Amino acid sequence: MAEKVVTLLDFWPSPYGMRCRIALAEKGINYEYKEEDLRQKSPLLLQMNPIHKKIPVFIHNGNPICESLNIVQYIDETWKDTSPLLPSDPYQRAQSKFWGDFVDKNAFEVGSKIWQTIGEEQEAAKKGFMECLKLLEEELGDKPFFGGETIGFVDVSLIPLYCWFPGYESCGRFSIEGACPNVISWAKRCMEKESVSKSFPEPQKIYEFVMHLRKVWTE
Ligand code: GS8
Repeated sequence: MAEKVVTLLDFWPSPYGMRCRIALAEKGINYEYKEEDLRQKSPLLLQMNPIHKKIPVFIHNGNPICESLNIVQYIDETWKDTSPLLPSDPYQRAQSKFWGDFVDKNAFEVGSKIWQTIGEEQEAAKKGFMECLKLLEEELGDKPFFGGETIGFVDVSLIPLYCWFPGYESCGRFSIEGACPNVISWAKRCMEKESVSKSFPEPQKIYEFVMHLRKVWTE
């Protein structure tokens, strides 16, 4: 079925790219990783994602799949026998996709504003971000993972943001751990998984990258 002709066009600090790396690692799929220079996009990227021209792009047997959550779902459906990420029950599946979308449209968006903005706008972003995490904490409840006993679609959607937390905290001069301890315990549990920890760049490199972005945006 699923042949081994798989390529991921990615950019190392991208939390969107990390989602795909984690899903591929969970499934044990060997793939070719191609790093993109986003200031000078490769002809392959422009050809494979002509609409958005963004990474990540997953290429399977020559067919491009774009948008990280769409890619994670595709990987899950194509390699369905190992480590299922989405539940098979239609209602549970719809719920997982709802929360994945929530992470995308809320936590990722408002999180970026913490390093992109200053003053009142940044204060609003910090508040909005913590509200998102609180809602996610409620959704997690007593479960070890959003997916239940094992890592699932929502875990894969959210965990990449964890390696950006130190940068957020430094830019916003606030503590995420203090206000959302359960999210942090959950994140540490995820980090014990090789599929997650090996998909992350070195924490110091990410931190420096976030600080660089802040400079570019605010100075
Ligand atoms: C977002 C991908 C994205 O923003 C997804 O895959 O889920 N909704 C998409 N990719 C960025 C790099 S990471 O911030 C990107 O490729 N940017 C290039 C550009 O905007 O030109």
